Amino acid sequence: TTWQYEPAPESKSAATINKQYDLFINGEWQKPSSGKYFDTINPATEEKLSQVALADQSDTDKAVKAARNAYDKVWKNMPAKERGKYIFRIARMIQEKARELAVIETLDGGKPIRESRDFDVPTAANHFFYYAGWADKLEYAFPNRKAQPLGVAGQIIPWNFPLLMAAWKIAPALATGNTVVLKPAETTPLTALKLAEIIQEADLPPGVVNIITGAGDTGANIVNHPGVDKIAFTGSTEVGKLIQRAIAGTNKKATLELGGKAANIIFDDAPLDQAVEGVINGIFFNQGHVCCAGSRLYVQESVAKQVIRKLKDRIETLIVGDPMDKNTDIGAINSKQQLDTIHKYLNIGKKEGAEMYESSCPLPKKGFFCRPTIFTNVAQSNRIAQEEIFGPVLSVLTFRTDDEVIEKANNSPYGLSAGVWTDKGSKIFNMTKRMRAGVVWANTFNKFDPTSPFGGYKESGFGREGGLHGLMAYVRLA
Ligand code: TXE
Repeated sequence: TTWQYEPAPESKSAATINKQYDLFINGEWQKPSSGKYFDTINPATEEKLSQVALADQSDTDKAVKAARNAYDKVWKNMPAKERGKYIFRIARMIQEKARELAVIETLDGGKPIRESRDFDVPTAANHFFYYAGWADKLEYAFPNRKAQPLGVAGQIIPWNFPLLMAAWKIAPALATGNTVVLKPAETTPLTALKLAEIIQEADLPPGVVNIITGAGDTGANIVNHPGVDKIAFTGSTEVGKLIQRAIAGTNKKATLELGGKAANIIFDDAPLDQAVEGVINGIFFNQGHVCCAGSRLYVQESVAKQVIRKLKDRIETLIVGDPMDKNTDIGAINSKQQLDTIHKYLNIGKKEGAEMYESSCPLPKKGFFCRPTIFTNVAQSNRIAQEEIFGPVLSVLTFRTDDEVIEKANNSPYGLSAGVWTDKGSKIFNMTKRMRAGVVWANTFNKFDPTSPFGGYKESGFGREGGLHGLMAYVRLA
């Protein structure tokens, strides 16, 4: 396959990918049965980027059938060491094609090229390396038990980390002997389709990984398909609940990784400059399109003024704009729909009486962009302190005592992640124990490693991805 980039002189982001994509089923590219395709756009320019096949029920049937066939006839019986070799090969090929993957990710989703290049792509490769290593060591993961694969895994992923989420889903499924039907999000399907090319080039047996594209209906077809044994979903809490309802009473196993409203807590003994950097990274990384974004900041009252001053100064230095420019800190919002959601919450925050501070940077005339924004004087009951905004918007609240902040931090429908900034080790252990969140970072934020399990409490979902726990999601223990 050849990729054509047509860079326009005025903006690096005006590059386009002139390609029509079919569905990757049974190791080959197949036309959608309906003959229908949909356009994807570059969110930084609002220009058309590519055309992608729309999978309907019969395409989903084909993909599930191919996955079932590959599972029964090839994959589940393949020596684990051989399976591992394929997964290693995928990891290596991601590294080899890192530049291309980073460019596609940024054009497709709007995230800064620095992040695609330094975070998304290498972290995706690491994930495949990590689970490749587990393939022939499952007896060590589950001593005295036999770990059996579940069968066909239906995997539905969101648009905020398209390649990385595909890696999180595919790598552990393959390592444990399952086969896959994966659907990327409709606004960002291109790196998953590039991964399909890699999988084809890596010579994986046909049908072991199938990648089909479409919107929610295609996702629902996968969820409801009787030939699917396991659902792995990352996305909105709303759709997570729909999926739970849809599979109730079936034998399908599910893992759901849903929304969040992470508390990031700064105590007065914390090194404040370091903490402020952590807060900035916590909320503005990937435009705030992060399920574990540190979107609720709790600052101890005695240092609140100082911290807020520093935060306001710091957001003035953030560069918003062309995601393909290596200097850009905040790229494009992924879609018009998401930009509208963010604007809706900016209005809600103002109406609720919070004080809004936006950086004064200019925004590009075209494309979906939003300035980094901080709300102060936020009350715990405000919607901007309770609901996921999924954009570059920070709500700042204050507290006096440890007990008070624990209660406030845990007073949320979500429980995916949290952060604690303090100089006292004992406080870190005390706080992390009492926090109802799947991940608690101490004096850092948004750190990901394939060896560490990730997942939520409460409405943030259930099941863990990453580490040993990530294997659990794809096996039945005999
Ligand atoms: O998510 P959806 P949306 C949150 C975030 C965001 C909001 C809405 O707050 O503002 O969700 O985003 C597929 N059956 N997160 O609407 O719809 C869909 O095609 C099966 C947090 O984009 O949940 C896509 O592939 N699948 C989150 C995937 O689900 C269905 C990341 C996610 O899209 C479906 C994304 C259905 N009925 C959004 N309907 C996180 N946890 O990081 C849609 N899909």
